[in-house]
Amino acid sequence: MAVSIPLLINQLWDVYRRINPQADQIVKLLTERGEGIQNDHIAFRTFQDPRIGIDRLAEPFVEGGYQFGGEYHFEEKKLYAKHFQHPDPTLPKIFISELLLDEFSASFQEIIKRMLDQLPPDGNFHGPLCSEGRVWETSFADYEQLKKDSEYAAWMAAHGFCANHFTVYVNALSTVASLQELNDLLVANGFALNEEGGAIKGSPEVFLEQSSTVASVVDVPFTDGHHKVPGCYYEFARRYPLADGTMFEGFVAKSADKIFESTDEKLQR
Ligand code: OOG
Ligand code: NI
Repeated sequence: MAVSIPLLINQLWDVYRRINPQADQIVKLLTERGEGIQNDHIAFRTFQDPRIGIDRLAEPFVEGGYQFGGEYHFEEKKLYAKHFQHPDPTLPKIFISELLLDEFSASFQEIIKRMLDQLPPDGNFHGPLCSEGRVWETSFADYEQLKKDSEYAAWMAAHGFCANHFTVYVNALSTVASLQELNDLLVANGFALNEEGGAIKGSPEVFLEQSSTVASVVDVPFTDGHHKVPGCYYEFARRYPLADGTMFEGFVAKSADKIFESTDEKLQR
């Protein structure tokens, strides 16, 4: 039987808000101004592997009526992504990316294999999103090693399948007139934004403007001790209508490339 999408989204939100205290703080900031919050999209990360790849993560959403909406390539980061959307426009889009393991060195792939070898056998595995985030043990030494080649791989090693970010749909807000105004409000309230390539990624010309917070640092248990590493972030998206009057529902790879960096160590202060 297909899972209830609103229920699944609520469960994902509960895990996400526990990892990312910014989420509750920003919701509080906006709701105190009288805003109701609509999610534009939710994003997940994974490794390209038949057991846990994009299509496997998308299964519960596709069973719940989501459809493929677009694909994106990130050559430098060695990532591939797809987005899915639901005929009910109030349901958030789902953005899932995967790391192209084949493009990395044998020693890098060996570290990932040690994690994936811990996945439960097929018959016992009900899918990545049924588990709360990480389903493997890993060492901080391996985390640091992965980070040299891919911040994304290190993030996946530490956090696994929790929602990487939720995204506020700025068009649905009534007390801020622009993404800039929302950014100003967030900064005035002490939130650090990802300034890579400018705080606002995209423009009305590409029909999408996005900004995001710098990921909150979380304490993660590794096999060789606890360490504080970047966790999840919050994103804000404003969409613009296409020439035919319908809203742009896709993503912009050039902007997304910089949004990924919201979890990079270099942004931590
Ligand atoms: C995804 C980054 C891209 C967007 O909206 O363009 C993205 C990630 O950090 O996993 O979310
Ligand atoms: Ni996003």
